[in-house]
Amino acid sequence: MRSIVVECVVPLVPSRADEVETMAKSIGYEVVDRVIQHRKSLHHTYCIGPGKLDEVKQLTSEKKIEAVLFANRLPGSQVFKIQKVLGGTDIKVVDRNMLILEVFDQRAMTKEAKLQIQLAKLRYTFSWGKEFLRLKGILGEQVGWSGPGEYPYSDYERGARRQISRLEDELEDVYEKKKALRERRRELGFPIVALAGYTQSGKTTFFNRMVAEHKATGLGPFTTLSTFARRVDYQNGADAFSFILIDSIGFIEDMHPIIIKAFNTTLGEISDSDLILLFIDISEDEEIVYRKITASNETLKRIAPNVPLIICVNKIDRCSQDQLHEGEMLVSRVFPKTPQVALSALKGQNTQEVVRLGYQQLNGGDGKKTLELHSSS
Ligand SMILES: Nc1nc2c(ncn2[C@@H]2O[C@H](COP(=O)(O)OP(=O)(O)O)[C@@H](O)[C@H]2O)c(=O)[nH]1
Ligand SMILES: [Mg+2]
Repeated sequence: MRSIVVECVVPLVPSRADEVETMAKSIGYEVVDRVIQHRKSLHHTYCIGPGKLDEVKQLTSEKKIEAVLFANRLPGSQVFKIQKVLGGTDIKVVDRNMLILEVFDQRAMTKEAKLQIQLAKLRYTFSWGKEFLRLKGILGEQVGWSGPGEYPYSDYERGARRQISRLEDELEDVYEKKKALRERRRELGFPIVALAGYTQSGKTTFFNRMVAEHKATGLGPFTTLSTFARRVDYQNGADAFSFILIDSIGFIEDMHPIIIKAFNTTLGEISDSDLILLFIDISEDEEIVYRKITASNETLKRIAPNVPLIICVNKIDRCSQDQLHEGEMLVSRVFPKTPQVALSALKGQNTQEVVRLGYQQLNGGDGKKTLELHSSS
């Protein structure tokens, strides 16, 4: 779907445009342009100024845009008002939160996650209140509500509440089956290596490189992991070994409370792994790097306290020796005993070292072989 990223940047709030673009691309949007406006504060009706919105409108017709992706968080009323200016139902308007939910939705691997996401979407759009009524046909199925359009608000509200509680009941049911996915993975018989880290740290770049450089195969139609996981066969001297590499969604900063729960269930793919490769974009400002490593540390302690970890200090091609050194010191401070590798996923620098260290980690300590070894051919 052809789209543009739009953002209103205000003082003291970090820009999210890059992040939104990365997320959008990861689920198949084609991002053809960007409109960024700097203002002292967000415009009360359109987020960006009305003049800027006209510019966006012009762009959408010139470039045949089907979706306008706001890097900001929009209240429901704004979504609607913006949509009206841009030409109604022909243009899809998505804010950062709805985009995050779309990403989750595409990545949801379990019934539980699917339900959590539906619930979050419903709650999120429900929080928009009466505006939602007017959104009918605009967001339509996207919000998971397929009731007839002409219902008065009270009917809609009753319907939505009913649907929310039905989803909650259904969720209760699937909690018990929660371990199913994990067991399915175990059946595959290979250790699982999950990529973690913030959006844009380079996880997908690393994943694609691994897939390209090693004989990597999909896991077949009977696994829910098919798109974002690959079996990687790796040659280590005389040994060959295989593992399953999972390109996880990773961490996202500044999430709406309503969607955090849905997010937590998607983190299961990290919790259930045998090894985590935590990606850090070391080319960012020191302050941001520090904030992200501390937050990653806290999240990992919570969701995967016992899973071994390797820190992948990424994008070294973009920073000076000094910056790299500073970054590595920060990492060592937050993760004192954790191995770290400085690499460039993009240029392929040191990526083999990551695999080698991973092999060591998975086979280390007690000498227990957790990797499936088979003789080289
Ligand atoms: N310069 C440089 N850019 C990188 C590197 N790794 C990833 N990138 C870029 O960073 C952006 C985000 O990468 P991506 O792999 O999608 O991040 P993800 O959100 O963690 O999956 C893309 O534009 C990549 O080309 C790297 O090692 N060096
Ligand atoms: Mg990615």
